Amino acid sequence: MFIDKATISVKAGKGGDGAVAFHREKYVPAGGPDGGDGGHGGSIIVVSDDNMSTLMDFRYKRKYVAENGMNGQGKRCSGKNGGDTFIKVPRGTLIRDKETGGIIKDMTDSAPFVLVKGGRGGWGNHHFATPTRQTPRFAKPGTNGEAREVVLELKLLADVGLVGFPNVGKSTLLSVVSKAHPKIANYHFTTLFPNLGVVYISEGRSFVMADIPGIIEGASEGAGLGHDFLRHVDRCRLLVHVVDVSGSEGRDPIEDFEAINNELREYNHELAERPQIVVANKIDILPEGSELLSEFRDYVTELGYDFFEMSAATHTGTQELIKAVGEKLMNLPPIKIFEADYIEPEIVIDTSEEVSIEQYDDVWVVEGPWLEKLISTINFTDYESRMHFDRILREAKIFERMEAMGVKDGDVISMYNLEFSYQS
Ligand SMILES: Nc1nc2c(ncn2[C@@H]2O[C@H](COP(=O)(O)OP(=O)(O)OP(=O)(O)O)[C@@H](O)[C@H]2O)c(=O)[nH]1
Ligand SMILES: [Mg+2]
Repeated sequence: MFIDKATISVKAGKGGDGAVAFHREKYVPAGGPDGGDGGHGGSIIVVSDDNMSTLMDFRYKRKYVAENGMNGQGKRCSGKNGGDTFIKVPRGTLIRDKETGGIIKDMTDSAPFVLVKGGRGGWGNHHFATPTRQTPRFAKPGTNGEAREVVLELKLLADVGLVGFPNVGKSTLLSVVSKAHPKIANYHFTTLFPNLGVVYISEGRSFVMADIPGIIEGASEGAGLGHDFLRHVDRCRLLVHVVDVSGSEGRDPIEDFEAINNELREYNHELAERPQIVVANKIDILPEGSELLSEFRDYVTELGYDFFEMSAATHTGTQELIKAVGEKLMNLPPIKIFEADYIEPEIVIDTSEEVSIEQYDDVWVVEGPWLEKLISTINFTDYESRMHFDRILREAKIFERMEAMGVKDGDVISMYNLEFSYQS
């Protein structure tokens, strides 16, 4: 089964919590703090795999989670980091944000891509000991791992894409010029999924050709197999547009040619502008006296397209076509790689959400989900940003609450990875 689109949800692991523990030993009356750190949560990492050619695996498994980090323990034992989860996808898979459709990553190279990052492990209490604070009774919780829903969309990587009506001989051409064995038969929609073939031109020179299911008029509205398969020629550097000029199905080559170009335009304007070589096929069964070929040739060359005649069945003209394709490719830009265009949504901070304030001697541990988000957006080396941060804390009445609880100048405020001293 060929599957080229799938929606999955991914969730990275939570960081483990830091531990609160104190050293205990015979004859040592008051041991120091020795609570270890929590381990980091595992991430979800995507890698491209050349042995995969469809997204079928994702039909049966849609949820991916990475391991949580373990909590820290006494004796300064750090919790174990959560293991990463690797997701393999066929090369050429686009990862999009489900909500916005924005492109997060085009998996065309071999570098692993971190899709969601695991949470950080919290620090154990031994980090918080100072000469004046010898028994910190607090530690930090681990932070949550990132989570998101994404759409995987396979766009095959091919230099040349074959387009045309059903039954015109696209698969036959691929089978003649490459070692691929696509299904060939005398009826419409023989090809139900894309086929790739490597075409050798001469020593060390070759290109990849993609054969996709035939397109018909109205494909963009869902007629025939629709036009979704065009995504597999979307990256192609060159299109080879195959037209049956024999009139064997009673159709007009010029109308067919225009109908396909229309459908390309409907799919994506840019695809219709892609360099195209037009090939008149089935010249071996051209009825005597037929004007279809010469009329079509005049029409197409007038429009400025490169034009070839062939019979894929008898291999007439196929080598000339391949040679011309090879030459044309030398002057065309490389296979299209999609740039990421996904924009992280602005972080919304709702200061009405709860914030916990806990006092441990002269240390105040202040925590709440929105605070964590806020801290991640602040650049603490920048005065303006610091003022902004301070203003939000005041507006949220954090300091007011602490004053009511008896905070003194010089006390330490500890918020996630941030520590600063209180000044009224
Ligand atoms: N006489 C003749 N028949 C051909 C030629 N090329 C292909 N055919 C025949 O046309 C029919 C359709 O060929 P395919 O290669 O399956 O056509 P296709 O364009 O891949 O069709 P779809 O997969 O349905 O889109 C088959 O019976 C082929 O044998 C040719 O040059 N001459
Ligand atoms: Mg076919």
